[in-house]
Amino acid sequence: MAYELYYWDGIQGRGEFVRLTLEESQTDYIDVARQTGRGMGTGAMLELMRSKDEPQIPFAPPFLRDGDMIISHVANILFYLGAKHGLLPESERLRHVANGLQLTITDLVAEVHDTHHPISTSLYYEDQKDAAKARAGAFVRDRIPRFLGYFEQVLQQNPRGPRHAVGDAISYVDLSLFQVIEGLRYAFPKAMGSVVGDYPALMALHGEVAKRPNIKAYLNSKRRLPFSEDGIFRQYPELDLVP
Ligand SMILES: N[C@@H](CCC(=O)N[C@@H](CS)C(=O)NCC(=O)O)C(=O)O
Repeated sequence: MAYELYYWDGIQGRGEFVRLTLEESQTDYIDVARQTGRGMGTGAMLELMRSKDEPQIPFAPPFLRDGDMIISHVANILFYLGAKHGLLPESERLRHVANGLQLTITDLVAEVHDTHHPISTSLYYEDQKDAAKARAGAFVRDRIPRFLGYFEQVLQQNPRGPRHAVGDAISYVDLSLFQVIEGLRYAFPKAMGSVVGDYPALMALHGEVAKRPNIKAYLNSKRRLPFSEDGIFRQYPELDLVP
C-alpha cells in the first residue's frame, strides 16, 4: 500500500525533505493535500489533525501514514523511511549519527524560517520586516557559516570519505543537505554566492545528488514545485545581505 504524505499544498516546505527520500527510493506515495477526491485534499489533512478518535494525532505537518501508523516530524519520518528503504546505514551507531545530523538540519530549517518570521508565525512578513532584517543579518553573518562549516567538517572527517555525510553510501542526510543548499541559494543568492568556495565537499555533494537519476527525474517533474515566498526558503532581496 502506498504511503500517505500529509503536507500543505502548493509549497515545497518541510515536506520536501520527505519527498526527496520517497523519490530517491522510488517508493509509492500519495501527496494527500495535493489530491482531490474522497479522503484527499487539505481538508482531509486538517480533519485528521483535529480528529477526536485518532490516537496518534500529529501537532503539525509533515506527517506520514503507513497503514495504521502515523509518524510526525521530518527527522522521525526520515529515520523510519531510511531504515525501510536503504537510505540509512545498517550499523546502529551510524543510524544515530545520521539522526543527529538530521536533527541539526531541523534546527537550521527553523532558523531559516525565523529569518522571515522572527516574531510570530501568525503575523505577516510585512508586519515584522524590521525584525526580519536584523535576524537575517545575524543568520547570514553567524549562522550560515556555523551550520555549513559544521556540515563541511562532517563530510571532510567521514572516515569513509567526503562524498557522504554518514558511511560510504547515500543516505537521507545527503538528500536533505542537497535541499538545504538548494534552499539557501534560492533565499540568499548574494550571500551564498560569496561563500560557496568555503564549502567544497558540501557543494560537491549537492552536485552529485542533483545528478542521481531518480532525483534528476523528480526535479524535472511537475511534482517538484518551485521555491516561493510562501515556503520556508523565501527570497526577499532586503534580507540577502553579503556577510
Ligand atoms: N519539527 C517539525 C516542524 C513542523 C512544522 O513546523 N510544520 C509547519 C509547516 S512547515 C506547520 O505547519 N506548523 C504549524 C504550527 O506550528 O502550528 C518537523 O521538523 O517536521
